[in-house]
Amino acid sequence: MSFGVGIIGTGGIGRDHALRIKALEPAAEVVALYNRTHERADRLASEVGGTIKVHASASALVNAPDVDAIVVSSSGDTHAEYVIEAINANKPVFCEKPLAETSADCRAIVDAEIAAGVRLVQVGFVRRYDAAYKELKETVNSGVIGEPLVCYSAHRNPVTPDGWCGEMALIDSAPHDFDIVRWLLGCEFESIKVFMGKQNSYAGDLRDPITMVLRSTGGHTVHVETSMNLGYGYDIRCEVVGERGVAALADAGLATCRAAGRAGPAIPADWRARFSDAFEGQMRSWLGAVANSRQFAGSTAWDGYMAQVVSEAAVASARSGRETSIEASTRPALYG
Ligand code: ISE
Repeated sequence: MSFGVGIIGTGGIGRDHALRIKALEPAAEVVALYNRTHERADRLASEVGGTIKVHASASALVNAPDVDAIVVSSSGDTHAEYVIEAINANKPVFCEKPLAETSADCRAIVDAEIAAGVRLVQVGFVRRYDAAYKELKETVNSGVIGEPLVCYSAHRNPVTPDGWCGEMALIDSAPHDFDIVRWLLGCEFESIKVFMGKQNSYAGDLRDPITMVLRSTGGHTVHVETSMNLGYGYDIRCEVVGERGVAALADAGLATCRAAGRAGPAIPADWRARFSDAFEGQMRSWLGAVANSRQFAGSTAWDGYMAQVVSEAAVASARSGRETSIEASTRPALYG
């Protein structure tokens, strides 16, 4: 069955999604675009080719009869409105992270899905599609390291993205770690304490690095570090310490010193390079689910909501300097 995809938000990652859909899935066609700055959508329409309508509003795109499924990759503050409109139109929607910028908006999305009685939302936490993370999860689940006790998740970026300041790494970077550790250990978090110690002098107004210690409902201790200005590349680390061993993302052949300007084994330049296979697998899986079963894999709206709840607790802890409890929420039946 062939179907039409509409994309809301055509900058950066929205453009990536459009080009990927074109390359990946002959049955799926990008038929509609919307962007706040229309010229940007026009430019992407020409780049993708074919017959694409550039809509005057997101609402017009969502409700267009030839749009069967929607990608939301606009700015985070617009996600809730567009995702809820897609749910109300009974159309599958792939939403980039964050699901929304506040937990209240995420909860409104979850409630809309519950009211619809069907799961239509997938959230773009791409790491769940990364081969190394999948292998790590299989290793942990196999029991070979015994019961998992402690997890270290390091999220190291080469340079602060434009316009970042304050505790933005807790809102834009760390949610990837929160989501992947929940998935990896099959746990929720019950508290978080954020530490902002010696500041990286390259970081300007951004708090960098930030480290966090979380306690999970399963009793695990989870350490998360966001570093934003290390210069040498995009370096993602994860290690799980069990009762009888350690499992980690492979780092075959990496030098012990990784630093700006030093030649060494290849470290991806940025998140696009590090997770390009995962982005492809994620889109392939979503398009396949749209075309066939509507059984969406990857992160659900509930996962998007939980990541946001943890982020907000992280910001509260950063500001108070205290360990902050994370509100226990009961997973609604829709998210099994
Ligand atoms: C960026 O917004 C992302 O989503 C990347 O995946 C993340 O690793 C990076 O830190 C963020 O800047």
